[in-house]
Amino acid sequence: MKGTQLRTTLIAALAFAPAAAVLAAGAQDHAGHAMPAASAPIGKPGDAARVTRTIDIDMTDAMRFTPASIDVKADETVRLNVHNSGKIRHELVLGTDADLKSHYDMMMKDPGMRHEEANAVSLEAGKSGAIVWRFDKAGTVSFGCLEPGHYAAGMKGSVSVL
Ligand SMILES: [Cu+2]
Repeated sequence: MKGTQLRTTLIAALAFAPAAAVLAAGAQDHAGHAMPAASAPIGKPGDAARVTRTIDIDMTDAMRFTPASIDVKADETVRLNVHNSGKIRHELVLGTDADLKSHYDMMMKDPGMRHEEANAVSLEAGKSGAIVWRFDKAGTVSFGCLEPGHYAAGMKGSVSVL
């Protein structure tokens, strides 16, 4: 009995943690919604006039990005041309693993949320979109599809900034 109570308390604590993080960041709106403030630098929105490279990324209902692994140079401004060749909605959101994970937990509770920020593109079946991003520091920037079930099924990838 005691074990069950403890587990219930833990589940409740986990369930509320992401919402608390967003409230702390003061970053929710109802038109779309904002990502919580990034916990580590991932770069910044790029200037389309300074794009030095375009990379095509395909998203499928197999819950995969192709390619799932990308190399860019530090300070490079890249256009990610993203296409959804599946039959359901997918999205590509850039972030740290921690940001993506906590945001995914929120999406599980509010599946209607749509991403409209510069670091994300959310696409209906058959649609294409783009993210222009400046990867300013060496390191790894992750990306994922935060539609419920997708991220957990492995719909994720990474950008190595060299
Ligand atoms: Cu997806």
